[in-house]
Amino acid sequence: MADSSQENIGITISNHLLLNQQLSTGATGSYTRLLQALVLACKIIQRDVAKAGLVDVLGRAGTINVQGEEVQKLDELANTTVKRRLSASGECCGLISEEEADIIEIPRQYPQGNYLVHFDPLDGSSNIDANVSIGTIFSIYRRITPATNDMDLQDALQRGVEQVGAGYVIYGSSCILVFSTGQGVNGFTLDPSIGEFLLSHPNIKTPARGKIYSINEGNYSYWDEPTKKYIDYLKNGYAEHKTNYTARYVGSLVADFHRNLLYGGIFLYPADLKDPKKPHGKLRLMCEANPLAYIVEQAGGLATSGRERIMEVEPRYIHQRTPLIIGSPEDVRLYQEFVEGRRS
Ligand code: P6P
Repeated sequence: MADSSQENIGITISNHLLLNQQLSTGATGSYTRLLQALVLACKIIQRDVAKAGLVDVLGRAGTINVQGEEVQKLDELANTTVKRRLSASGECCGLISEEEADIIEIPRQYPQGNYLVHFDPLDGSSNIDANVSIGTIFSIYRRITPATNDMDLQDALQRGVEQVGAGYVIYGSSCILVFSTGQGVNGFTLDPSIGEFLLSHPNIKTPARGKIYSINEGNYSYWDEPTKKYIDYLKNGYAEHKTNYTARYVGSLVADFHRNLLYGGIFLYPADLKDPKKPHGKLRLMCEANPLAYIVEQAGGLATSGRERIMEVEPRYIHQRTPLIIGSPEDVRLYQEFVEGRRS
């Protein structure tokens, strides 16, 4: 049996956060405690996701299990987990969840902090029964209203450029946490044998151009003309690169985004001109587009709605949707040439 004292486990996320804090002048530890609460929430969600396939053995979600407890649906469970951990951190003044219509107040038994978090507790959860990777996405802001009042919409509806941090966890063949606090992007892989996230992807930079495009081609007839022309162009092998792109689409945002971030390429969820439910696309500005835009720009990529930089979109309401075109800078710039009529 190897002597575990000699084992080099590398840098844990706790080491990374505390080092970051020491290097940040004036840091009080508040932000670190918030991130540690998020890390704990993601470990709990990973545990629940990992056994989700067994829920059938114990009774399907939404039923009563043998212990007489209601088996919660996984996304409800994930939502409750993030709310509880962030509230208990004492560092938040309010939360906004993709699962809930309104701002979530922090229970009075906890201190009210200076941060607010938009989050999608379990994006892509409809894929869980097929064991497809799903994820948690989060976006962190500092409150801008006086701490003496309750948090309000002014705090919740800040543009993406005001984020002080963002990230996601992908629950897949391994559990990887990718986040940035404004000094680059780092990825940490959970080692279940010690229950720690270890630095596995330091200083992620996305390739300038990829060979992957990710879009739901079933919606082709609903796209605007520039999007149709751009995808047709990629599929017909465009001149200067003399290469065809390859289509990769999981249908789980975090899985598609994470693959393209590492390998290069472009993900598109454009507006749907025929579906009155999706005139601005399907994805949410505050808890999906903005956090991934923050990450991709920190990794050297770009994110646009087609009309403007995602992080400059003015939020009008908390569950606002937006078209999202995101990925390698040269790919997103080429898409923009079609949108602006500079290429057809
Ligand atoms: P479509 C999952 O339901 C989700 O919200 C994202 O994770 C994913 O990118 C998108 O919807 C897929 O949508 O319309 O292609 O099935």
